[in-house]
Amino acid sequence: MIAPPTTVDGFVTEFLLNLAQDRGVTLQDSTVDDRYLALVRTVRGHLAARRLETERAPRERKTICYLSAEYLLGRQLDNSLLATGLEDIAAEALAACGVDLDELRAHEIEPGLGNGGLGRLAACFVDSMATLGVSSIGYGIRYEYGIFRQSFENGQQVEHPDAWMRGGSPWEFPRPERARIIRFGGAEDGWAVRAVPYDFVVPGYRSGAGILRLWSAEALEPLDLPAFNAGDYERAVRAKTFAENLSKVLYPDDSSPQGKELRLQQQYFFAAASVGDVVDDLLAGGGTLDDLPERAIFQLNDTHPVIAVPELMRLLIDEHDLGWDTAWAITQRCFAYTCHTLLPEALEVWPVDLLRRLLPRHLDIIYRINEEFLLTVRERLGEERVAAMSIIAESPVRAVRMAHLATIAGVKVNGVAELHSQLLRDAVLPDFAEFFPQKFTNVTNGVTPRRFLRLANPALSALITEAIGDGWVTDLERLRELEPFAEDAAFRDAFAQVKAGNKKRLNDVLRVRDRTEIDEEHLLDVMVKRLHEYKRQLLRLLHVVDTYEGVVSGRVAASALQPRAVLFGAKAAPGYVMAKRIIHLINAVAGVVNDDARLEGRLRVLYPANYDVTLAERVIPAADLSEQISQAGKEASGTGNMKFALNGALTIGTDDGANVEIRQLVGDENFFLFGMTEPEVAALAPAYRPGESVDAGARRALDLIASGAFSGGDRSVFEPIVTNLLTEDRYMVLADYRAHADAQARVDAAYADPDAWTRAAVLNVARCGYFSSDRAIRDYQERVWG
Ligand code: 26Q
Repeated sequence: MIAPPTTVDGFVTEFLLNLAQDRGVTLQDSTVDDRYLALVRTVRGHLAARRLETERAPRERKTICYLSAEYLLGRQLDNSLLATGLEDIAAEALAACGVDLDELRAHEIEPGLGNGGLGRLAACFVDSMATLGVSSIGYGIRYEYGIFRQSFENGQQVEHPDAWMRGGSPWEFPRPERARIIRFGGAEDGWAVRAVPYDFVVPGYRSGAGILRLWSAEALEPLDLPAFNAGDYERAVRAKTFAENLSKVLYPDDSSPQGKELRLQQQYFFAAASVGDVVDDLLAGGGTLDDLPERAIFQLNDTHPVIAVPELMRLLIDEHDLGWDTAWAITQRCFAYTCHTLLPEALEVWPVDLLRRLLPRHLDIIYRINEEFLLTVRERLGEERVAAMSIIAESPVRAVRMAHLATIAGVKVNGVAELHSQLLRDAVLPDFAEFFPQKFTNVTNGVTPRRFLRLANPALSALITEAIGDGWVTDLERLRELEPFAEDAAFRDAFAQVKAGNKKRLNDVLRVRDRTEIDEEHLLDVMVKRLHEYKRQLLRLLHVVDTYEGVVSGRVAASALQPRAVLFGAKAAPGYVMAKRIIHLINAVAGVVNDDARLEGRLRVLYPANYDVTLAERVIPAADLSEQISQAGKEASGTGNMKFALNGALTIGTDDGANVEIRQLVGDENFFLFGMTEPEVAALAPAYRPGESVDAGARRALDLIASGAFSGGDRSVFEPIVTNLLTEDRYMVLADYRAHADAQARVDAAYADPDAWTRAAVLNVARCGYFSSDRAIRDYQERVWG
């Protein structure tokens, strides 16, 4: 094999060669795009080499096949340079050519093939598996359009297509020779598409590699030539258009799935392609189907790929002539299921009628799995448990409960934080936890320290490395060694300077991107995550309005405010009307508050549009305060919470998801806990009357909003928000209002002692090494993959 260049001179040569051969230009004539693509070519050569090396190494016993409808990857260039150890070489080589590396970095469009937490978790997991040398392959969909780009018009969200592949997708390796045909429908009314894989190489940090194999849909025939010749151009391309629709666009909902036929088609498309790919590989390598459970495990990232279960059964029975019992014995050992939600409306169900039309054979298989399962339920737990545990729901329409199918088929079922796993057992799937107690386990989420600390926060990384060496990059628990430095005044000073520098770095981006900036002296208070009522952006906003009202009414002197910049980042599902109204309100409040001189600039609200991984990488390292304020028992885990703590922000949060574990690790004195606990929420719920005892501060905020103060006097615009809070308030914003406001006051008091604050921030970093996705993957190895 020809080794790619590992010297500056070699890198220069390769880069110029790629410019000439790939782009057909000289350096002098090149555009930014040419230079970016030539650089990617050069780096990609190293990834390809890394992959070949990894493939030649002796195979591990079992390959982890991670099935996920989403991978929220973020930009690839920096991560590839870091993983291959080429950072300095590339920087020097480009400098020698007079090329601005930062400009090329900024040129990359991130592949946003996911909605939020679940998709980003999948991206962290493939990174960690590659770094740990776990034999792994991530399977997913190569959406032509990822998560929509958000802009604001008059403060309201407008969605635009995310054409991330415009200008090519230079990191991918197309694998047309591994394309497969995927069939839909029955014997009479069947149709088919071709699934073509594109591989991203996932480089491990300094060694190892994994593959991310994303399937793209194509028509079997690109053109109906007779139709074309007859002049019917629309019909000539109809089949092609239809097929390509399958991988055209990511569904932008991250809860309350709509049960859309195309979404089910997407799920089956990638699940079937992936299962077929794995089985073919096994057989091509001389294995037999009996070996499958020893050679591969399919990790189901939520229920989105669960249709892979009946697909494997179909493959084994219909295409490989195994008997039902043999096929089921194999299938039952090949899957494991990760649940990511607690919201009942987020549990996927697919109408039986739809399945019968689209995948009749699979529906038959599901019915038989259910029949045999319910036989044992009847026997062991009695007839009265059968309806609740059936894979088939009878109302409101007859439908397949994907979580039941996943639980029955899986070797293991896990939640994503301790509290979530406990609630999964006690509240979401209690009958199943009783029936299969040994199946249920927890794996608390984690995040990759490479992207979210080493790359996103170079200054803090350098400071940490100076103090304790660089072992933490692959062994994040070593951050513990920083604990003594919390008592070191010089270290705290340096740490505070890093934070200040990161605010400048954030401003560099905000100025260009949003024509705004934060005051670097302000406490930076951040709430970034999808817009959802359960996450309670409204709780944060009401307190902002309350604070504002205090000053403009004269009750509070502006000079008494701790200067703060409150930064929101959030996309709403396009059909989620209330979430979009909340976005509108945040922007409206920002407009008024930021313009009101009476506040003396001591309270600013920022809402940069289109929060994505790239913006997260600038915002998180600059934050002082991390808002994790979901209603207790609703956020399965959260992963942003971990990223903030690891970057030295303090958390204000409820006892929810992984917040619980963060607080246990960092200590109560270094965490601003507030609000009802999950049992308290459950106890209050039946009798909750939000309008009956509204806190005075919340009342003032609601009145001001209702008065039209943020809508140019128009009282109707935000009335539904106010009315909903006063009459329904599903997520008990008002019940937690006072506790939240008091916690914010504690934040102000703590921030008034900067040195003590920094000490607490250092301890947050030092004590959060547990939240590495490397640790999460090791937990999966131990508890799930055996
Ligand atoms: C399903 C069917 C049809 C259309 C859309 C969907 C769909 C898509 C995405 C349903 C859910 C999602 C995403 C869920 C998600 O991101 N959950 C988050 O997962 C994180 C990683 O475990 C957790 O940290 C978060 O708490 C959880 O909300």
